[in-house]
Amino acid sequence: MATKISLVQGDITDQHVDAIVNAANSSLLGGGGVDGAIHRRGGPEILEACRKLRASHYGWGLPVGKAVATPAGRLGVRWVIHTVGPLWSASEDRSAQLASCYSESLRVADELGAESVAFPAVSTGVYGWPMDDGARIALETVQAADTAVADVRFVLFDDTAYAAFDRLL
Ligand code: AR6
Repeated sequence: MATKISLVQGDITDQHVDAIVNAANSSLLGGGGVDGAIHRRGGPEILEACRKLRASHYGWGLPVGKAVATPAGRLGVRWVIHTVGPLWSASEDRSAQLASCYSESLRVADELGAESVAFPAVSTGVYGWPMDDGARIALETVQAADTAVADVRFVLFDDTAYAAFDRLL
């Protein structure tokens, strides 16, 4: 099935979709940016589920490029899919890890039966990935993905991020 890809400027916690993707860190225990917004607005149920996942499956944390789902607490969506982007590095090419965040999140979405998924621009905030390159990897990976998700929405926080995605789509 063809996946419809769209762009929205705004806050990912405002989206009405089946699943939103969190730009988390390996601890799964919260942070700033998207992660902070999701936990703040979603409430303690998400953190509780993350703690359980750490205890049951990810004692050393969720590896970079992987994705895992929890309930969404008060967010008004069905699931949060947490993925861990790579830190930007000028000396090492970590593009495959960033691409993996998108493909693994879609794989988890397929397992859940999610039909609509909202992504932030993973790694382009605290983790320092240049926006244009982050947008290219995001769009190329989703366009190439073999997924049953019908609606993929990129939720871009500011004008620069929206423009970077818009130029490429
Ligand atoms: N909705 C949509 N996009 C947002 C929002 C929001 N509410 N808030 C920020 N952005 P970041 P990362 C944009 O830093 O780079 C956390 O502390 C932001 O402008 O959220 O993957 C985690 O715990 C940027 O373009 O994620 C990790 O430690 C993009 O979302 C670390 O940050 C991603 O920025 C992960 O860093």
